[in-house]
Amino acid sequence: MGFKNDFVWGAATASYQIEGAAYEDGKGLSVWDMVCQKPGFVKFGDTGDSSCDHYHRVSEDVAIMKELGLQAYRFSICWPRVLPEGIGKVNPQGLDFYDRLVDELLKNNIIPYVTIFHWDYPYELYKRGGWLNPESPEWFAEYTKVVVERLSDRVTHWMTQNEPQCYIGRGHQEGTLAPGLKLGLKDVLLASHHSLLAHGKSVQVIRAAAKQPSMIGYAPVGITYIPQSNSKPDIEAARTAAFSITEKNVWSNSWWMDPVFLGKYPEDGLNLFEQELPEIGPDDLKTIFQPIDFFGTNIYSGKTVRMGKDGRPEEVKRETGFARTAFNWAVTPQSLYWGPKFFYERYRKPIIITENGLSNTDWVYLDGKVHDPQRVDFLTRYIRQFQRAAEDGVDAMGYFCWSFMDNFEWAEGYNERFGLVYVDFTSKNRIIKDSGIWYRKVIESNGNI
Ligand code: GCO
Repeated sequence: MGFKNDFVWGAATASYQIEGAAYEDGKGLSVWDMVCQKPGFVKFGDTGDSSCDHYHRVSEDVAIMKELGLQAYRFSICWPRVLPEGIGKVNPQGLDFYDRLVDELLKNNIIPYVTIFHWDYPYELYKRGGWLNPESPEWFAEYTKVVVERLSDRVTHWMTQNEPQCYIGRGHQEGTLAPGLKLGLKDVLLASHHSLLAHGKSVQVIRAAAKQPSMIGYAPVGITYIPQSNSKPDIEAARTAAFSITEKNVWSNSWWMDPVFLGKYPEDGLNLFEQELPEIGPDDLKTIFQPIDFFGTNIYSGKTVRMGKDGRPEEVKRETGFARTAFNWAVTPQSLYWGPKFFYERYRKPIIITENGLSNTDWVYLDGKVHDPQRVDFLTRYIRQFQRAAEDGVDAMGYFCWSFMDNFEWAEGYNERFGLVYVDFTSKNRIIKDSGIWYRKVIESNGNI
């Protein structure tokens, strides 16, 4: 049976991770430009200053996307490139860049999937409190309007935000991502509430301002749990674990997904966070709960659980010497079965895997090629599991490999290579890896691998 005929195959990137030109053509600073200047924040002192230099290589990169046979390309807009101060004055050269990119994609019959926010928050707004400022949802709405008014005559697929668990949780509580804050839970929940309100307002703006009917989604992390066996108790344990909040942090699924897809915060989170909750206005959940068209989610790895004797999920220790990627993430293909299955059961929205892939120790071989059989094997296993979910009734809408090309992996710098295309970060030369050639066949066969 396989994937349905209109299933969409793509690859994904993000602005700060590939564009470079961090100080060019009127772009304002982002919080990632800020933290890259902090000694020790990013490995090897790497920065996104030039990165893959995609800003100057749009036609070259789109030509490679065409060669890979991509049907769609997921990229993000750099907020301060378009609005250097985050709100107010628009930078025409910033908008011109995205105009060029969209036109080049369409010229090559590649559908643009635009992520409005993928972590490069304007430094000027950060100085005004960032996501902690009660005006931040409005700021995000204003930014959305500028982008939608310029691009929506050609762009019809939008995602408001990428992985709020990361830019709020890791960026504001753990301090391991920009802006590198270690705030108390009260502030973190305030920022998370503003981020959710911003999502809702952004959807309202797209619905009102888009120049043609649009498909709108959201791309949170999909934190996945795999049952140790196919027994009912173990499956129930994995489903419970997927939607439980048991720790005083925002690294969860339901805290971010329930308000957006069900119109309410999860009860266990409200109870656990009772002392730290922000004020939730009478219409806030109505604002957040805007009808959207697909459930985008980024899934890489998952934990195995079973039903414990106490009737609660318990994590199963990974087997000794378990398979892992260069990033030390466990290879767990069944994440792409159980994750989509549980998310679809709960939210009943078509599912797009907006990111899936692995970091691998890729290098250029003596023959000048980049042979990456482990990426081919990894992607084969995961795609087959997503196909199994589709055959079991999940409305599978699409799959975007992370990533189109090697890029700046946040605090790890350029140390983790996720691309289907190899990038020499000195010469900026691109080399299509074996997996990129293989992915073309995956697309041509609609995933029959
Ligand atoms: C994320 C981000 C990407 C990462 C990728 C590998 O999911 O963390 O969306 O920007 O680069 O996932 O970590």
